[in-house]
Amino acid sequence: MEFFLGFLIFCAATTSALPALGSGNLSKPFMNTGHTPWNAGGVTQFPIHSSCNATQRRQIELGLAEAVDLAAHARDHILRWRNESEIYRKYFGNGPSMEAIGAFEVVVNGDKNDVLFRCDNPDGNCDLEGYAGHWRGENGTKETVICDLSYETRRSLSTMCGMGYTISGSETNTFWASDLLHRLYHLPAIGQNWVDHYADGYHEVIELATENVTLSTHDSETLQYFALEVYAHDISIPGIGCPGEQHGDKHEDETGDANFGESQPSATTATSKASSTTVDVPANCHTHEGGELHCT
Ligand SMILES: *[C@@H]1O[C@H](CO)[C@@H](O)[C@H](O)[C@H]1NC(C)=O
Ligand SMILES: *[C@@H]1O[C@H](CO)[C@@H](O)[C@H](O)[C@H]1NC(C)=O
Ligand SMILES: *[C@@H]1O[C@H](CO)[C@@H](O)[C@H](O)[C@H]1NC(C)=O
Ligand SMILES: *[C@@H]1O[C@H](CO)[C@@H](O)[C@H](O)[C@H]1NC(C)=O
Ligand SMILES: CC(=O)N[C@H]1CO[C@H](CO)[C@@H](O)[C@@H]1O
Ligand SMILES: [Zn+2]
Repeated sequence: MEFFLGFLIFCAATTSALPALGSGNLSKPFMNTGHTPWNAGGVTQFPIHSSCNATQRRQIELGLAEAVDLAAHARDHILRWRNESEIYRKYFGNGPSMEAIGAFEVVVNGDKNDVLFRCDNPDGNCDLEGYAGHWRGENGTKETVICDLSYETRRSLSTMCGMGYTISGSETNTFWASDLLHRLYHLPAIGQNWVDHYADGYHEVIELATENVTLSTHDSETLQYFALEVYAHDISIPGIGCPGEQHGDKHEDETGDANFGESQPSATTATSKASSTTVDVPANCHTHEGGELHCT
């Protein structure tokens, strides 16, 4: 009390002595918790294993940076528009928006301990045709292996809506960003064993939003499709995007615009399917629509 009164008088008398106070023991409460701040040991960058050489590391880092951009924009779109967004309602129906916001935010700002990307093919799965990477499952729940096929095929988000890509007609793993978002959701530290696969492919994702809406905000594919569609619509071709052929008729005006010439594929163009039909799929893996291999 005596100090407090003295402090007030001191302050009233002169402000020039404030720097001396600041460098005094105002920091004591923190020192009482030990020598570390509350967030000691936090990891803000995605760890990449030493088995990745310089080129691999750089591509994975750029891909992860794009995954964070993709997730951050998806979050921001929902924060701005909530369910006033037609794209929100398309993917998440009448579901509340908090879960989806959190699912994106954990990718952007969640701690990156217990995440590891490696390049040394420890389980041999990269030797299987069509494998661009996999979650190690029981062999390493924190670890994701990236295979050579990723470096050859995954695209930058800067190519969004180009080369025939549409949201409804192309695979979500076209881009590094969405492919890595999917892989991150398999890691307990990010997906929390809560984000999972409840729908496979665009059509099932759209159905989920009306038939099982509570699953949609933690469905891995729904989160990917939503993030891609709002990125295309808000960033790549503002106000237009490249949704492709839509369920029902009410969105068709958005795709009927002929101004996009060569970059806008006809809605009936089939997407190339990975030649996976003859591949041996390990017991703990399954093939998604479009040939994407996924291991648990
Ligand atoms: C890294 O490894 C990949 C695949 O093994 C190889 O193609 C590439 O040339 C390597 N890069 C460097 C810089 O050694
Ligand atoms: C949108 O959200 C509000 C509450 O924030 C809710 O009352 C309304 O029913 C929702 N509309 C749709 C179409 O989901
Ligand atoms: C885990 O390792 C075993 C034995 O090497 C292998 O058969 C299995 O496919 C691996 N699991 C994954 C998900 O790679
Ligand atoms: C909705 O989800 C529940 C729980 O996973 C499942 O049992 C049910 O079959 C689903 N219904 C539809 C129409 O997808
Ligand atoms: C300026 C000042 O008084 N600093 C003291 C703050 O408290 C620590 C530990 O209690 C002392 O070592 C400092 O001298
Ligand atoms: Zn998966």
